[in-house]
Amino acid sequence: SSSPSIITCKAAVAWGAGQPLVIEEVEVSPPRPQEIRIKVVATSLCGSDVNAWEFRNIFPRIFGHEAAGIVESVGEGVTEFKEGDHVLTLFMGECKRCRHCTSNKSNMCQALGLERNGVMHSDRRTRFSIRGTPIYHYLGVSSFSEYTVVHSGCAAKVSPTVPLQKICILSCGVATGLGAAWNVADVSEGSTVAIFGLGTVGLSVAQGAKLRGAAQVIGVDINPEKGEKAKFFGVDVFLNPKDYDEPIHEVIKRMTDGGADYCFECTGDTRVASTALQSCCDGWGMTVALGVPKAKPEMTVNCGLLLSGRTLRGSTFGGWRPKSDMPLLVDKYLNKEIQVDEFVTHNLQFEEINRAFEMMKKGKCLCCVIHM
Ligand code: CXF
Ligand code: ZN
Repeated sequence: SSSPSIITCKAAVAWGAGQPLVIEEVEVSPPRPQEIRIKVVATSLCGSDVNAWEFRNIFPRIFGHEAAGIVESVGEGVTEFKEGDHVLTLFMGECKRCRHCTSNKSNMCQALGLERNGVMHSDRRTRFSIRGTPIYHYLGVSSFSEYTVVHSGCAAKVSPTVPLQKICILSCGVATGLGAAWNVADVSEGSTVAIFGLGTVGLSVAQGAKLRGAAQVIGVDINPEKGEKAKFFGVDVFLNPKDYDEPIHEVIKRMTDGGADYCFECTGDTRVASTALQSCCDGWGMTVALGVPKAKPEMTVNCGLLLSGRTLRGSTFGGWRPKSDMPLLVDKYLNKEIQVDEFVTHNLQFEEINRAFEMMKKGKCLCCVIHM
């Protein structure tokens, strides 16, 4: 086919921190070598988009990193994809060559890892502009646009029979929680689990733990509304720390004969990570930190808890190798081995995207799917 030209399309542009997004006409450049341009079909909002919108200072910017779409054109040297292929976007990619990709121990690709500065991995520039003004990317994906460009290492091909509107939410929070339970903590049968923060990530941890046969899953959240959906995903006991006079780790220790086997921090508040470590048991208790801190990333932990045999770990994207492992999760969804549709609390049109940002900010939703 002839070489692709610039596309003009609609995108939701964030002009400043916390300011409502504006749907603008943007120019999307053709994909550069090893990149692909995608027509976005469905994309979901994640808490990380909202955090970066409220607390980072990279503007103007197009957010969105959980998406499914159809390849519109491919850049030079791309052999893996062709026009018309169905894909999921990946906010961290795999080059399959670096020390991490070849290690079997890590998903933190050195070439296509987390991009936090709003540019493309290959040339540190942007593929979006409005009348010559560059518009920054988010995590190398920027799916709140009718068309976007991603590195071919940051997309996973899926069968054209898979419903794109349903699987877009697999490419961040849902996969992160399941992976934390399965790959990172390796939750065992009959164990006790405490989850702090019952958003999509926390509830996905609950589902993953239950599928491993956890005996008791305790869910903790200061938002009383989070208790309802939690039962569905496998939370046996809901605790709101505001209902107790004593520290919540004391309550959990009493309920679990000295502390849970596994704790998961899914709020992004580093003080909660410390509480989680206090809530797991001596000897083998493990706390997995998944939440992304909004502001201050430093945390304080009592060294005595580590000396008593506890472990504090962390991971991004649940330890999954995004490109290699995503097909496995899609298959599990198709085979009804995991419940995914139930995370969707709202289906919105692109024009309604600001409602999704507001709801996420207030903790009023799990996944909001935006249909382009
Ligand atoms: C996060 C991972 C850590 C940095 C910000 C984005 N991933 C997805 O939401
Ligand atoms: Zn995300």
